[in-house]
Amino acid sequence: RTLELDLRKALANEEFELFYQPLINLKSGKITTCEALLRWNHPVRGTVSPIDIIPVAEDMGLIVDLGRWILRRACMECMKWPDGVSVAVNFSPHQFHQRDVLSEIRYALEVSGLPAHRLEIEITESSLLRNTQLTHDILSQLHALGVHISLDDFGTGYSSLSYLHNFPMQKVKIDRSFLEGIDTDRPLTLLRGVARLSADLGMSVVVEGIETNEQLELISADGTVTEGQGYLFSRPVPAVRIRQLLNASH
Ligand code: G
Ligand code: G
Ligand code: NA
Ligand code: MN
Repeated sequence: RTLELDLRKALANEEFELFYQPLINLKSGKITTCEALLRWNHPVRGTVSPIDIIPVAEDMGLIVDLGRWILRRACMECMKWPDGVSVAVNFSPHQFHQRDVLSEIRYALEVSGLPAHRLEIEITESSLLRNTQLTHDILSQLHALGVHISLDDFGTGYSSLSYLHNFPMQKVKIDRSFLEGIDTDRPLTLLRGVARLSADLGMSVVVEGIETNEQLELISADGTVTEGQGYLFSRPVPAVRIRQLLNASH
């Protein structure tokens, strides 16, 4: 209840902030993309997680305004980065299926001046579950626009491997749960299998949640995984800090 009231004021009071976490090309070691992650600096509660913000904002109907703010801010921030670096923005199923999703994305690109190919939209499998034809149309139009689509948290939902070829997507992000027990045979075989399949279908493959050098070595060994993301490289950091990391990396 009070969270709702506070949330209404938060946009106007500029209490939201985007943090960024880099995705690293495993061959070159360079940052390819930075994922925008929402933070709410609540005056009393401190930092509030997006896990608590997004569902409430959706219930309140505030998600359109908040989503618009996130998308524009992320695109504007990306304009300050080296040319080859993209920005990734998370869309909940609710956001992805909102009626004006295409015009929202077009508008954010227009006002920021960001080329479409530098924007990645991260969706989860649950976004692909409903309205299959409509979903397919939206993805095709985004594809035509030049925006890239990433399938986030892959392997956690009601994963159907058919998603990987039925929808036009450029990137698969293998969920960090696949790294659990990676030092044993079976999980590694599973991860490599999913990676190989995605790569064979023409997608780039990211492994999320890399925390140790051992994990990095295991997933890098066969060259299938193109990018990595995780605390080993960097935690999500404020915009100023990501610019420093980018300057050091490029
Ligand atoms: O950054 P963190 O690990 O706390 O994020 C927690 C969850 O919130 C993740 O699932 C992430 O995808 C989601 N999330 C973070 N930022 C955003 C955002 O801007 N929009 C949406 N829809 N989800 C976000
Ligand atoms: O759902 P999504 O993949 O967008 O969520 C990203 C979330 O994962 C963010 O909350 C981010 O803080 C978290 N995260 C990023 N890297 C790591 C990592 O190496 N380990 C763990 N445990 N969490 C991570
Ligand atoms: Na994500
Ligand atoms: Mn993810």
